[in-house]
Amino acid sequence: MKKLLLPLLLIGIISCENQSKKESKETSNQGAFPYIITDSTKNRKLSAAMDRSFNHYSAIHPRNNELYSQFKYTELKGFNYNNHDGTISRRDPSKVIFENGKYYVWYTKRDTPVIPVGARNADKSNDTIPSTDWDLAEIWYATSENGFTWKEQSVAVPRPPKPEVGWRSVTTTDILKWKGKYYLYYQGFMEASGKRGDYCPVTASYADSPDGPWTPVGKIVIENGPEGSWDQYAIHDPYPLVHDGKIYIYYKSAFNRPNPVWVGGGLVIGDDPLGPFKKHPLNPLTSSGHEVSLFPFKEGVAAITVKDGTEHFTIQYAKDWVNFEIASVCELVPIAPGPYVPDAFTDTKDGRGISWGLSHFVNAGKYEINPHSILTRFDCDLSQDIDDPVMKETGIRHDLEVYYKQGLNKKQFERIEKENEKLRSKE
Ligand code: AAL
Repeated sequence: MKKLLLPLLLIGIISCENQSKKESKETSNQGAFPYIITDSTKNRKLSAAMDRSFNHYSAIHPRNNELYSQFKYTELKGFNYNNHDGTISRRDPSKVIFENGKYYVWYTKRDTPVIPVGARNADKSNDTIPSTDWDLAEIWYATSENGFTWKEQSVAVPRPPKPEVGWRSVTTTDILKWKGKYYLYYQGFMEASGKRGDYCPVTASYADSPDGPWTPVGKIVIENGPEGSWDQYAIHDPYPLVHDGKIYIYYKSAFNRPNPVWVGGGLVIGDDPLGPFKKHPLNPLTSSGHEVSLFPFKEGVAAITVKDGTEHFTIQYAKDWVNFEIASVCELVPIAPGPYVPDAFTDTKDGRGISWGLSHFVNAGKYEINPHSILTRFDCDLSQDIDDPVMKETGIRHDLEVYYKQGLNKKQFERIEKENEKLRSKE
């Protein structure tokens, strides 16, 4: 055996050397990279980064990348937040749909007599004191004629009585239209969030009209995974779309605790809106992104991948609705986006993309003083039908305050001073 290994190793080394000689010959023959890029530039031997530009992204410049966009924000009109004293919170908007001549959105609303005590103090929560911003919440809805001014209508899904699924809080909903009926999927908490983590399964309600009345199905429709699996504790942010004649519900879970927590996105597929749903065998399908937001794009599906994870602040694309690749890297990406997705339920083979939606800011107040979230509007150009060069700019200049707000803390200043001292003492 040993006798064989040496010649094999030599052959390996020689072939590697030959390969790199060949490569350096190829690269020296092709001359310097051209100033003007033409169709044949991509045929050169390319560095890894240039190879990605030419062969991975849909265009070499973000200007022509339909899945690249800036995001522009506008304050919404029509929502009352009790003078922003922290007792009313609105967050986690659903995708927006257009029905009966107006836009509809559903969202988590907390209207509690006092502010939340915070996840860390969840033990101090009770029937009227919320733990987190989304504890003791209900699902409400609002309508709008222009997407800027909204009229809050009423509660869509109240908390059911104990011990029904969601008795503690019903939150983070999204909408499906299927065969003329409407389905809201949402997180159904059976304990105050923060007690052990953010544990909950997903349940649903259905209605004949987007205005309700909504009938709760009174059971879990997307089960947590079996013990030891990545989604054993939480199924969050259920997000339904229609594809291939079936219901696709994407969701997220958090795993790997007590190590640094990893957030991933999964998918369940079903024929009936009330289940059973089958988890995709390749779950988790995404490795990053806190909330879940997708839209059909061309033959595939695109995902807005927001905070958390190595690939945060990217738009990703899965031609087969399963295997996601990075399509662009963005900035100021909307948090918990609920886009207006006109073709969410049409089973399209040519998704047109999105140009606006609602998202939230969770820091509309201050911790322990008036913590609450607000809904906002974002606009973008992730659409095949719009061509807005302003949305395709890169290198937006943020106000100086945005940067200085991210200042060093005391401990960091001390560390830096120690490093300086160490250097000075060596002289
Ligand atoms: C959100 C969502 C889910 C989580 C919490 C409320 O942004 O990811 O809904 O449970 O945070």
